[in-house]
Amino acid sequence: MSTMTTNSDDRTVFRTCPLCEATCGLEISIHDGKVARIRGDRDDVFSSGFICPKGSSLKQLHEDPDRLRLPVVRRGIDTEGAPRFVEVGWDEAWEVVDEKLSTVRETHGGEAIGVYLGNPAAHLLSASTHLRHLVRALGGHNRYSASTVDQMPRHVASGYLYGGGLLIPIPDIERTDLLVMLGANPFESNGSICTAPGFPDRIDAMRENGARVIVVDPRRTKTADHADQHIAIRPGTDAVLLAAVANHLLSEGLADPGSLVGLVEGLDELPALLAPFTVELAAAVTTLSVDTIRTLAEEIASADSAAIYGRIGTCTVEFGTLTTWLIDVLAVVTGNLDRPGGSMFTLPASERVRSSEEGKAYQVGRYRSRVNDRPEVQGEFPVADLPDEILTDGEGQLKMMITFAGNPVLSCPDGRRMDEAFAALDAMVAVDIYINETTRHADVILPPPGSLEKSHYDIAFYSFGVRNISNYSPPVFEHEGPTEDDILAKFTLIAMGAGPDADPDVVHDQVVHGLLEAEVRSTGSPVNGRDIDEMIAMVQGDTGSDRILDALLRTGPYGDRFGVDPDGLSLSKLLDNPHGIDLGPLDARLPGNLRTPSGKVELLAGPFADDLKRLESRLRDLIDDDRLVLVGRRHVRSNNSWMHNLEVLVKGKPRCTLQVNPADADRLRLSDGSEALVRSRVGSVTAPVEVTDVVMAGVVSLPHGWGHDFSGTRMAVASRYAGVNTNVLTDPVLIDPLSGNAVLNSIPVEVQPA
Ligand SMILES: Nc1nc2c(c(=O)[nH]1)N[C@H]1C(S)=C(S)[C@@H](COP(=O)(O)OP(=O)(O)OC[C@H]3O[C@@H](n4cnc5c(=O)[nH]c(N)nc54)[C@H](O)[C@@H]3O)O[C@H]1N2
Ligand SMILES: Nc1nc2c(c(=O)[nH]1)N[C@H]1C(S)=C(S)[C@@H](COP(=O)(O)OP(=O)(O)OC[C@H]3O[C@@H](n4cnc5c(=O)[nH]c(N)nc54)[C@H](O)[C@@H]3O)O[C@H]1N2
Ligand code: SF4
Ligand SMILES: [Mo]
Repeated sequence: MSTMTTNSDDRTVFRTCPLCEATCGLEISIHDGKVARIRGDRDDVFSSGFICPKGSSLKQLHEDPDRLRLPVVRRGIDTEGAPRFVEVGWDEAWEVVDEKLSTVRETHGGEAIGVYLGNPAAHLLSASTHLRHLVRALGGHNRYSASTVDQMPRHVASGYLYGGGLLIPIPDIERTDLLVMLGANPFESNGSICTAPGFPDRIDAMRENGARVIVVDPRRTKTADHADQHIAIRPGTDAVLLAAVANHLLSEGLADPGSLVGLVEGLDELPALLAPFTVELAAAVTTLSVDTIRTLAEEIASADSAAIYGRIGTCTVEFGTLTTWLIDVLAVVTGNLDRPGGSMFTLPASERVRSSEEGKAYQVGRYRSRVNDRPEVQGEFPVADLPDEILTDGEGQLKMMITFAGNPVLSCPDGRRMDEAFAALDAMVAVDIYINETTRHADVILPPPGSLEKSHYDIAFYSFGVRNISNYSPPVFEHEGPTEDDILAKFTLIAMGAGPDADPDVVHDQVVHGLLEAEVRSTGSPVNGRDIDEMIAMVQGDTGSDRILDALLRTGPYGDRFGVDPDGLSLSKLLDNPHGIDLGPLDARLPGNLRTPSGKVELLAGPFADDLKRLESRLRDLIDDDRLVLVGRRHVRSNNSWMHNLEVLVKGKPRCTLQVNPADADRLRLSDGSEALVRSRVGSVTAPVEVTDVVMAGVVSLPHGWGHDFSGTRMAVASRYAGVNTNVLTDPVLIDPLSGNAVLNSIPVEVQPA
């Protein structure tokens, strides 16, 4: 396939959309070297033609004049006091990076340098293959990412239950008889930690085939509209609901773990631990009726198969880890874990094949944070604490930040203080494509190639697929600057002291070598004992990332084992299959994939019994709590904080509105279209009111990712559709203590006419 862009360049290419977790196949028509049209690839083995409005906006993203093509360096301020950025060549940019890193290190030591890895890092191939090496080279413990404003509770629950933070059961929506979704809205988000392109169509199809869908959400979302039942729950109370459901099943003799009994430890202790959570108590806390809760429990128990699925609404709350654990407890006690139609483990093509090895106890808190004494979780600290670490004087204070594909000023709690913190740094380097609310604080911004100018393979999200899928996309267009993996490799070498002239190939080669070395040494690996040099000579790919991917695929569960199985998977086989390869439906994987010390699912290995006690002690506050609380929401034409610079996506009715239930609007004297002042403990914003019964009484909703009214950014369209930053309201003190995850939903607020 040609990747040249000449003026007679007319062709059609197929490509996986990198923008969200759905991994849709796109058909891109190129005319005269430009994108003429993007539509869903009907032959894609996974998405079968599905596309959302963001997918086709890759054309506008590619052409966006504000997207950086060359590095920019901050040089002083303009007449209005905003930072002034000038374009520089790559050599000059790397010199600035080297100089800043060395100065901060010499003056303040390695702990003064921190990193934030943003959401796209989970999607980008270069990030999957190279980021961890950069982070390690930077050396310090101050590591932050979007995980602690998102799914960290899921990793922690999995770590204790299954022995690995990435061992995540996926709802088998293709085969289930009952899907219960809590705090997830795939009709807007297109699914999360459940890779299922065309999620909306799949839900409609499920129901046509006789399955039932129940949505638990304080808002009557589009997903709820397409479900059999919507249960409007008081935000932040799902843990109580699920504990009561589990208790009801266990105490009424409705539990039936079936063949899981021999695979699970801790089942016998569950009834006593859950006994305090009666259906009556749960009704008072959640605002649901006793009948609704009992019926939900009985439906889950009696369904031939049931998949229970929670996402942002069950993770970004005060009991996020406990709620996530309870979701899996329910799967266990109803026999739905690891069976078709229940929740199953994907077997991705990049998985490392190992013989059953002894597991290690899952650990958090191997080291702790300086200011708030938080335990490390998955090697990270809570990003809600980042401003404290920057603004609190003392040894180990953060003086320099590296951000990769992240915009914490808009995405993380207490956005105003986050902005102050970034402004207070001695130095900052961003790898990003825009000068936005966060990167405007950088001394230098290093822009990677655009989405269509780099290869793509969703290493992370194929690990969470509802089927086992493998699909690779080469770049559509050539790119003049360094590739994204070259940027990360060079940055790694500079962080290691090799200076700005270091050759990125050194890193690429070392990573491939290290990967194959581990395989050769591991019993169970399909290439155990093989000759490394012989394999290295066979590795293919134009970039470092591509070569690492090739090595991963060929040594994975479906791999060609470097020539042993010519039909097996490799990069070149994927190049021959531009619509992807379907590796089949999910299979049962227990207990072979478990990495716990016992080799079983360990229900009580983590601090869950204690956390149930913590929940019990909060019940009194939660019953009849009638404070107004704030929740978020997503819209299909948005993507967190960064796609608002594309007119095609943002035009039309303003979307950054405060949704208020009519009863609350009456009480608070708010009318549709008026402006409301919303105040929380930490901040306030003024937002236009949308009176709608979509949101339940006692709850207001604002989307996140808006608030593009800062000076010094370079996102002309976004500043015209600025909206307000809901994370000015979210409170950094509110954290799920088990995971360090921020509470972004159920924030107490006061609302009045502005
Ligand atoms: N109140 C509230 N806050 C939330 C949430 C919520 O539900 N409510 N959701 C949270 C969640 S789940 C998440 S994941 C976070 C996301 O928050 P962040 O981690 O800040 O990620 P994004 O907002 O997606 O910003 C992505 C950044 O990557 C840059 N970028 C885009 N493409 C590329 C690329 O190819 N390479 C590089 N290097 N950079 C690129 C963009 O310019 C932008 O700066 O927000 C969280 N914040
Ligand atoms: N269009 C679009 N797609 C996206 C993104 C985007 O920004 N825009 N972001 C991507 C990212 S980073 C992620 S992590 C995923 C997230 O994917 P989802 O989790 O599906 O996304 P949300 O739309 O935030 O859905 C969360 C739902 O939880 C509800 N909720 C709030 N509080 C509670 C509660 O206490 N209990 C319950 N039961 N529900 C509650 C909210 O009303 C909301 O409907 O989406 C991804 N896809
Ligand atoms: S649903 Fe996600 S992957 Fe599919 S086209 Fe839209 S943004 Fe891209
Ligand atoms: Mo996310």
